[in-house]
Amino acid sequence: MARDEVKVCGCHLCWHQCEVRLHVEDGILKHVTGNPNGVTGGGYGCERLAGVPEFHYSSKRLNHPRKRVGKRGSGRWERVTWEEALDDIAARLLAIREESGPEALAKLGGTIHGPADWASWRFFNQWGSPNSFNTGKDCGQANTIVECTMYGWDSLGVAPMPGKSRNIVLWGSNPPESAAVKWNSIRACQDRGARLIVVDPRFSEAASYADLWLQPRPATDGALGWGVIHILIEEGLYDKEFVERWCTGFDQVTEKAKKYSPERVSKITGVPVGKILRFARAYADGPTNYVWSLSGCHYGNGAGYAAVYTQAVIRAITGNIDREGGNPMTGPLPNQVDWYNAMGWDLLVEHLEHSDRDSVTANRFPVCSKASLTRINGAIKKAWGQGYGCPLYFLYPSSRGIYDAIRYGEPYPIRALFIHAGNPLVTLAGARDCYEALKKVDLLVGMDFFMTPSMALCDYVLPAASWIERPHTMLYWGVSATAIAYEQPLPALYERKDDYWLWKELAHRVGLPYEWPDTLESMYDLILRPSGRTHAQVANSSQYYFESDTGREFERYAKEGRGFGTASGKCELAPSALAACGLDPVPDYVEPPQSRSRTPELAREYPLTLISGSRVRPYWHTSYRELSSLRWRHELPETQMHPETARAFGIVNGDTVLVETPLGSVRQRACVTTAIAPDVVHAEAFWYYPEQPAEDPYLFGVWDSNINAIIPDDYDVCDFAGDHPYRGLLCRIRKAETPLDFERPVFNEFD
Ligand SMILES: Nc1nc2c(c(=O)[nH]1)N[C@H]1C(S)=C(S)[C@@H](COP(=O)(O)OP(=O)(O)OC[C@H]3O[C@@H](n4cnc5c(=O)[nH]c(N)nc54)[C@H](O)[C@@H]3O)O[C@H]1N2
Ligand SMILES: Nc1nc2c(c(=O)[nH]1)N[C@H]1C(S)=C(S)[C@@H](COP(=O)(O)OP(=O)(O)OC[C@H]3O[C@@H](n4cnc5c(=O)[nH]c(N)nc54)[C@H](O)[C@@H]3O)O[C@H]1N2
Ligand code: SF4
Ligand SMILES: [Mo]
Repeated sequence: MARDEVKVCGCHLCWHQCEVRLHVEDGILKHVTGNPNGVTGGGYGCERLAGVPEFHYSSKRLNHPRKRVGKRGSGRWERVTWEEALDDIAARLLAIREESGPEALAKLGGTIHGPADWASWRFFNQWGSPNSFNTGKDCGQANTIVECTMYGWDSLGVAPMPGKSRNIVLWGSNPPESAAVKWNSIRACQDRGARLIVVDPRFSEAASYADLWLQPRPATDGALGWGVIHILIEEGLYDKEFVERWCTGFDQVTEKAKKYSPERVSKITGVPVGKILRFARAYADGPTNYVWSLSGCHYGNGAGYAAVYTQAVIRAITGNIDREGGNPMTGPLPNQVDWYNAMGWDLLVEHLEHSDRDSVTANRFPVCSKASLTRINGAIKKAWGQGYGCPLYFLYPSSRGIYDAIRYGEPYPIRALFIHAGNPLVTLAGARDCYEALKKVDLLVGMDFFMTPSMALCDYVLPAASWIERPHTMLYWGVSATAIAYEQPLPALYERKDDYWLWKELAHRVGLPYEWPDTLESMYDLILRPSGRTHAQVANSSQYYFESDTGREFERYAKEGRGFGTASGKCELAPSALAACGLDPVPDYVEPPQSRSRTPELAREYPLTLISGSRVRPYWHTSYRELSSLRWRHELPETQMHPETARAFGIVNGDTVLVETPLGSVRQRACVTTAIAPDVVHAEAFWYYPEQPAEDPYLFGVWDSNINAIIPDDYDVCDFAGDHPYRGLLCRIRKAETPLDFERPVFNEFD
């Protein structure tokens, strides 16, 4: 008789980490369901759960360490033992450090993938390299920097509260596709009478539920932001008490806002004056929860800075910072969790015996430098007792800087690169630059679940155990206040190892003089040490989490003399820490790096505005296209365009189209829809084809449909933090001669 078991754990197919039940029969994982009693995810689960058994057993999973034989990217590998791989990698790292210094080691990683991220940071902090990059660079870095310099912590980590939030503002985010769990709470707020306000150049699914929808020209959000501030001040709608008691820099904001009359802003953005007025008036009639959004981080040189800045000012002067129903600040993890010290964050700038060089792009983007980090984090420590959970948000170098250091040795050489839980050839603008760097670097090591285009170029590819095969504590990079623990549900298959194990083994081999407990679980014990409980004890207790949310306090800046975590202790509307980096602390709106008025000649050749990468279920960025149990839901990439545009370019729905920029073209399938403005097209990001050949130059079709192959990463198009212009640049389209095709693989091939 089959022995049935149900194991509870946190799903990490995406960053929500919903609590789920694994249904196991005779040791075989059969299916996965949401846990209705779970503390996270509300018991829902999502359609991706149907793919979990295939994800776990797929014949495409990496199961053994491999070493490249033949040329890089030739697709020829030999199987090696973990010992052989680790000994060789460690020896080469030591040799590189000896010759070129610890900063010659870099990493490219993704976003919130668990121990792959934090164990690598811990290693880098101790080893002494500031050249650690995660896609946090494009996933909110600009927001985090502006928020942390303005209010001394971020304010975007808490979902709207049913019955408390009067307005919910989705300014460039579409949670029905990107955040199902949050979307459920937004709908619950609407049921309790909250208004939903959406700002989006597309009539997104979220917009279809909105009480008010603004459709700006892409990347002009900074102008819109200034227009809203103008109205809030002109009509006296801002929170005067808060501004007088707690803010500095209001006069500078008032002065600048004068330039942005609703009429002028309407001309720039294309949003009617009446809608801008309604938006500002509704926003001020709060509490208003501005939902975390990253689109402001994607507009490029100056346009993004103005967007994230003005949105941060609006949250502040409407009195929504750290208010119930508005935008509460999470603050640090509870003090039972010693995340900050366990990561060794302060080693990034202090106590380094052999690292005195800053990151490769600290000079180009001074806001992301050790001096800036010290300044911002120093003020935060004064108010909160410890630094920001993920101070890398103040330091990430630009990915282009890493490629240039590899290709040209400027400003100093990078010679060893790890791609750990990342897929930079697909996720980052400038894929061609990335390709050249990956081909050139002396040592390239990758660790992932699957052979991806980026893995295909590595010298070593190491097989990662997934969330089903490792113990888990939700740590969210230290930027959330919740930590939930689960025991390891199933043994790791084959030679898959958890991501912590890689860095621990390397730390031992290169002789880092710090504690690296033997297992991931004992590392969690170390992080949980102040609680007096072990990871297993927390995981098995009835309350298997710590949460400073319990009995959440608001307006903590007003209590115990804390103030805000800024140099002045005030909410700095003209942040001194930005001015100290040579930035205008009250930035004007500027046009995106390419636009009809900024680059008129280019606009004649490329008359359309490109936005890219809006989230599409069931995928998680580049992930899950190899799973036939999910792929059928969305087989090929789509480019959305208005019927008028389609007609003008001779395209009909379903045609294969070429999206072209000065960097080249990619193929996607045309989706003709009135949900997008006539001169805007939206191309999907994150595409490669796991069913196509792995070897160079195919690399799973990475040059065919990957929009990041034709989006530039030059320093001058990137924004103040070096983040990439995924939205708002120019493009054109035409019908492709050869159609995209997809032959559906055999279903459930893993059985
Ligand atoms: N054009 C365009 N580009 C964009 C964006 C856009 O909007 N438009 N958005 C940007 C943003 S916001 C982000 S966050 C990035 C996303 O970029 P990423 O987070 O890097 O993308 P993912 O596909 O989620 O993950 C990359 C790889 O990590 C592997 N992985 C996942 N979990 C683990 C793990 O636990 N261990 C190991 N070893 N590997 C793991 C996956 O299998 C996958 O191959 O893309 C950015 N790029
Ligand atoms: N299914 C799925 N969900 C995901 C992810 C995933 O890969 N797949 N990734 C996760 C990650 S890392 C992130 S960062 C989030 C991102 O998720 P969201 O914050 O929801 O962001 P996007 O889906 O990238 O884009 C949201 C909206 O921004 C609009 N937009 C584009 N250009 C502009 C503009 O110029 N101005 C304005 N105002 N709006 C614009 C787009 O039309 C789109 O509807 O999603 C997370 N959730
Ligand atoms: S939303 Fe879906 S994929 Fe994400 S954690 Fe929850 S169940 Fe897993
Ligand atoms: Mo992201």
